[in-house]
Amino acid sequence: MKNQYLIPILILLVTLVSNPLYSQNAGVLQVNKNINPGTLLWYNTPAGKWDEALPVGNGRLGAMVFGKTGEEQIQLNEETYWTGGPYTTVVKGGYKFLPEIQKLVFEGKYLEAHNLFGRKLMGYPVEQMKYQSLANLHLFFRNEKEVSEYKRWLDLETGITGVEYKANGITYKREVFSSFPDQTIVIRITADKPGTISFTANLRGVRNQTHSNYATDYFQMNSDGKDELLVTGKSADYLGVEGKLRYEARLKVIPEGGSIKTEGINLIVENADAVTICFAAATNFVNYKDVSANAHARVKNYLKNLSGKKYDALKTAAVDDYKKLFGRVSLTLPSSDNSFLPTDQRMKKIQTSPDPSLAALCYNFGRYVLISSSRPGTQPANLQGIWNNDMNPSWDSKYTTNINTEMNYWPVESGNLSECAEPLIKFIRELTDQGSRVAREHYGAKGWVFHQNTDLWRVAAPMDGPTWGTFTVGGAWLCTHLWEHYAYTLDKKFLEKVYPVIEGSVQFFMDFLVQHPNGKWLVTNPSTSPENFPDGGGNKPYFDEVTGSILPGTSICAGSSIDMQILYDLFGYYLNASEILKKNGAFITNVKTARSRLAPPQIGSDGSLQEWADDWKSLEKNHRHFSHMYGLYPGLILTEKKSPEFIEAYKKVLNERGDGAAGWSRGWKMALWARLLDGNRANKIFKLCLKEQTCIQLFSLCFKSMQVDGTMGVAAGITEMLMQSHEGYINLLPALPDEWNKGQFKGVCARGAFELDYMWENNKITKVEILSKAGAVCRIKAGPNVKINCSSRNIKFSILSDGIIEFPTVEGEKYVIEGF
Ligand code: FUC
Repeated sequence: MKNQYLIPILILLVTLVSNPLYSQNAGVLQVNKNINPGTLLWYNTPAGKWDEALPVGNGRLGAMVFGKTGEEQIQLNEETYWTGGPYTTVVKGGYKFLPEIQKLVFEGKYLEAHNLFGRKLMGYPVEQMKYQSLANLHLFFRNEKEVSEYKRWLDLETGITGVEYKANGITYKREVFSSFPDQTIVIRITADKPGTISFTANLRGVRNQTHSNYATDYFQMNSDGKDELLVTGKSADYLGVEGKLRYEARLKVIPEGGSIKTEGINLIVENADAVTICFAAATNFVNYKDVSANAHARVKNYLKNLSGKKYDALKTAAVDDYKKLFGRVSLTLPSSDNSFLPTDQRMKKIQTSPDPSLAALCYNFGRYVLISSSRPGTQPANLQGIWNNDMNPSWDSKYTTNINTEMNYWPVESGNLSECAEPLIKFIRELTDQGSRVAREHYGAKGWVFHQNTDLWRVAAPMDGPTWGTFTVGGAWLCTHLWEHYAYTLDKKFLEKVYPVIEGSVQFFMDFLVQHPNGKWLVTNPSTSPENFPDGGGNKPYFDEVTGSILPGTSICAGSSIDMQILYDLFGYYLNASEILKKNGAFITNVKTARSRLAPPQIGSDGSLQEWADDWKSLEKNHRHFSHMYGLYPGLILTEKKSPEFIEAYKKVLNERGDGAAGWSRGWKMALWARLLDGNRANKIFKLCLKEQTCIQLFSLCFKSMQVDGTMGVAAGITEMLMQSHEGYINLLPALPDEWNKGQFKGVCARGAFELDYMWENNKITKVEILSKAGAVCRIKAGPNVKINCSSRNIKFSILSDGIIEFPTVEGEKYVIEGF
């Protein structure tokens, strides 16, 4: 080890050994280095800005902890605090104009079609509500001018973030976590000398600087008794939608020793030995059409349930609950000396020297973010999960479904976090409410449809403008997640419950699909390939009336490749589900026929996969979306095996678009290259993503703004590099980068309800354990010489083609395979 690293590591070792956080986790500490570089983020400087802070969350309450000395700042969110109130964007009677729009598209009069869609089929309001920041807690500590031995961390093993430093010879420590069982964010302040904790606390509301929401109506700050501070307020009116949400954010401060008092909106603690702060918050939101709850009563109740509970009890309950989810999976990849450096330094060093365990840390962080932003009973993770400090966040921190919301959930099933998909599943069902009205009023169709964006209120009509709003397959794409949930769990009861939702989506498209002028295909019309403008069909810049801006062209078309591929999957899943649930009838037969007539994937004259039904190129060379590659990933229809003739066409697209762009685009690229079995390319993209599109706490960036989709995309990409199961069998290490030559993946899930634990050395599998959770037949790429054991019994297997073996399994049994 190089000398310059010895001192920081020694300091860290000494602190970790004396640190209860770590002694509690002694079991997972590494033998020689004492920290697990795959689960600990740490830094030796405080966050300088919001997107360097460390996140905690319980699915509902989120905090970004800056870890500052002198004046600490903790930014707080409650997931249901959005602008507006229940509303709808359905516009009645739009369907009357649909035939004319379709005719114009087929005649190649794209701009005319665009403008008519803009006037008659857009939802109203054209835009949607915004996710809001709730409050900021400021703690002004006394006597902290000279600070040394500073560090802060986020321990993914426990979900606790901490900060520790020395000031005036005293070591101060703070721990922060967001408890799911107790529905509170807890801040614990300790010092190694009694009577030395003194600070003033201030809980501040957040003003929208652009809308001049001057205080009083929007929020009020108060103290209550000698130990509580609170902010109460209402949601902003926005786009003519009245703000119907009321919220309360309240904290209770419990000092041990010393004194406590409030003065106006300040709470003052003097000379305490230790302090626990419990933060509770709520709104009156019940669901997307009901805001009849009482925020104040909810908050009082949360705090009442905490009374009498000691800090240690709160911590144990939160950590135990969190570990039940996080602890199911562990990923170990090789570490180097650099792996034990602060995370921000690792991100730089990995550019020139391997540190594979940083990929394990990113994977684990992805799972951490999912657990912290999506728990049963909460809202699904939005563009920023639940962490937002801005009243006008980028893209309103909504749900964007032409890639982003889906990507948020890519690692959920394989990551053994099936129950964290519950909020998404509920969300899809809720979208069918306005979605079926939009189907009827905007398209004259049965079933339900949902486009490319929604908010807390589950609006479903086209929005933003025809360039984006002509994406009709948002709901269909989401339905593929329902199927995936089944594919990983084989839970027939679940399938039975969601079957009508899937069927409703299919119904819409059975009405909406029209015959292409070539007389052969069925296509969507209007259609679009997300946010990409074709260099074809006479497309040129024009002034768009809906957005009031000059756009490079229109994106309106018929039968974009992504539409066709998503529908091919959706119809296929629907047919599978019908068979499994023993449903039949004429509609099902018609869906089968329609599926065979969907416009097929095509290779263009330049040899790349076509993004549109016509052989058009894209105006933007490095476009960030890979919409027409949906079928390769996350879809299942274009695979190495099923469609080898397309391999070169995919590679051409990926190479032409390059390895850059937004964080989420890079996560997608990683997964795509993994499906093309090129692990080294995926690893190269991963490193570049760390360098250019990742915040230091590993949240992904969408160019300049934090967005969690890329975090999950990277986690999903890493999974695809290490395990794939989309072709009907388990494929271990399909795209292993040379640098990741040794490792272990424990608890990762494969389709067919299998949980795997496998190890490899020198790029070769040494041992696999497979837990069969539903007793399905197991197929795995393993070669003919393996031995399979189950409770000391030798299990016979059949050999299929391509080195794939097959054996029956019994629910709940573990199968050990050796001799790869
Ligand atoms: C999609 C992307 C953008 C951004 C937005 C939230 O529309 O094209 O880059 O991520 O979603």
